Amino acid sequence: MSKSLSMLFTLVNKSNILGQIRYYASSALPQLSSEKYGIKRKHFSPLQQEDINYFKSIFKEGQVLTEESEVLPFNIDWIKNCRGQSKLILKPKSTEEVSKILAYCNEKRLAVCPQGGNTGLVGGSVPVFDEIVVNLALMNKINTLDELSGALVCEAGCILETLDDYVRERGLIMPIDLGAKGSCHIGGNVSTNAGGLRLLRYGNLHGCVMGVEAVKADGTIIDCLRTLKKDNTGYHLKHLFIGSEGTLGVVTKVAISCPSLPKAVSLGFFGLKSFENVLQLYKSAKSSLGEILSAFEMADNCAIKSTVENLKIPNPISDYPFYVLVETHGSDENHDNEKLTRFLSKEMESGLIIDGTITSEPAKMKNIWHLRESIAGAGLLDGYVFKYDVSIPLTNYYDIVLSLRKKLGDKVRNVYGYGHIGDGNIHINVTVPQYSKEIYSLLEPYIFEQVAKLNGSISAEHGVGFRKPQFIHYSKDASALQLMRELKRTMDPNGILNPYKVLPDV
Ligand code: FAD
Ligand code: 2HG
Ligand code: ZN
Repeated sequence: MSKSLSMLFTLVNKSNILGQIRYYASSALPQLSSEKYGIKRKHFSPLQQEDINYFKSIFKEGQVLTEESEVLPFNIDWIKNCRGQSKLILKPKSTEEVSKILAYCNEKRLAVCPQGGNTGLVGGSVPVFDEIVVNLALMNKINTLDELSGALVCEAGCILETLDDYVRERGLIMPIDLGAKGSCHIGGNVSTNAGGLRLLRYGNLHGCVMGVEAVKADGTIIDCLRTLKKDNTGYHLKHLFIGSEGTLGVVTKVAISCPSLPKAVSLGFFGLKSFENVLQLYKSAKSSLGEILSAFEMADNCAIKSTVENLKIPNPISDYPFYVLVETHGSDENHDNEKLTRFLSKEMESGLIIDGTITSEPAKMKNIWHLRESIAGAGLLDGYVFKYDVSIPLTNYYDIVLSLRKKLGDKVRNVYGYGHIGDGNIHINVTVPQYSKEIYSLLEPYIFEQVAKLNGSISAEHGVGFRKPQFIHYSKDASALQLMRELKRTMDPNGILNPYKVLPDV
């Protein structure tokens, strides 16, 4: 292992699954994104010593990183697909500091890559060339929590799990949950409009985020940090920042509405024999469980088997072609358990569920969720993973996995299909021993063409980032893309914010 890479590994938290995977996964530095994907540098100014001197003069120690070994982890994405060449990492501690950075960079035409927890899966969180990384990790204060309305106001660099722990102690939960919760930032979640495991129940961030404070490319602070449920005073500007992946501004504070902590939580994990049965079970779960249904996730045999084998995580039931995880959040344990048990008995009798377990014990539920959440990292241990995150209408949801298996045959190790059935969102992970251009060209644009034919979206929840701008036209009409360009020009006329991301070159 190269010295720089071993330093990268010592920097990550090895106590959670994200850390473990980073620790085990790779033994070589990923290729530079610019070379791998043949990207030409745009005409931004190159970083000069005087720029570094300026930032050192306004910031304290620890806020300006320039050593090669220090900047490396900020240049590599979580799946080790992308590697940038930034020589400067800035870690602001306040909105005013973010504003100073952007005003300077805009004036000097220096490109910037905003970064949260760097768990993004489409290469948006790392630079492509020498963009200055503005990492929000030091902006991690919780400002206020209104326990009555559930409105939480915090800085963008707060880690999602830290926020969830904080609000749980006060009888609330975060409306969003995902496998990367131990590392991702709320600002990153907002900037990607992250979906996650309970979107089915609590809705997406366009609904839950009440307000946002953000800094525009020229350093102007935009204050839309309201905590009102209703506020129809003109354009809803917060939505511009939700899901814009750091291309329209840097999110510095978030106001978010937290639902009540459910008094009763139960979890079922079931084995099924066909995908058709998964769909029928989903229909039945919606009608039998109604308002208490909080998650309906599915994974195929290959996804669960690889996770069990690669990460040594136990599967609580035997080997089945498909698995479904059903969670309920309610307010009456007896009522909810009764409903779930009735649902299980009915569907075991009907033959939809072949085997299953249901539990309300926190430790057992945690283990089942751990198995589901770990699928995302399991494939990294096969060598290299091509990841796709698409929306497909439910009747054709799984077809793409079957067609890829047929197309790729034994050229690849595994094709896993899993995801958020309730949201029509499937994740397809294709694993290979190492990155291969041949496989890449078999996968792209094929997958996106298939998705477009089925009226799906080429990005369900992970965003467009660096990896998908050239395919965005499969899901966005030319007129909509034109309006996106106009908005970008208005908010960032010099194009310094996260270049090479989201919008394709004309
Ligand atoms: P980063 O990865 O650092 O950045 C992501 C993008 O947002 C980049 O374009 C970056 O420039 C921009 N950005 C970050 N912070 C800011 C800011 N403050 N202001 C402006 N722009 C900013 N995603 C889902 O949607 N659902 C899931 O279920 C899910 N599960 C995951 C599980 C695992 C194990 C992993 C590794 C990832 C998963 N993801 C999931 C993807 C990822 O975690 C989310 O996209 C997350 O919201 C990214 O947050 P982050 O803080 O890590 O942002
Ligand atoms: C999940 O649902 C995440 O586990 C990650 O969105 C999906 O890594 C992936 O492909
Ligand atoms: Zn997901």
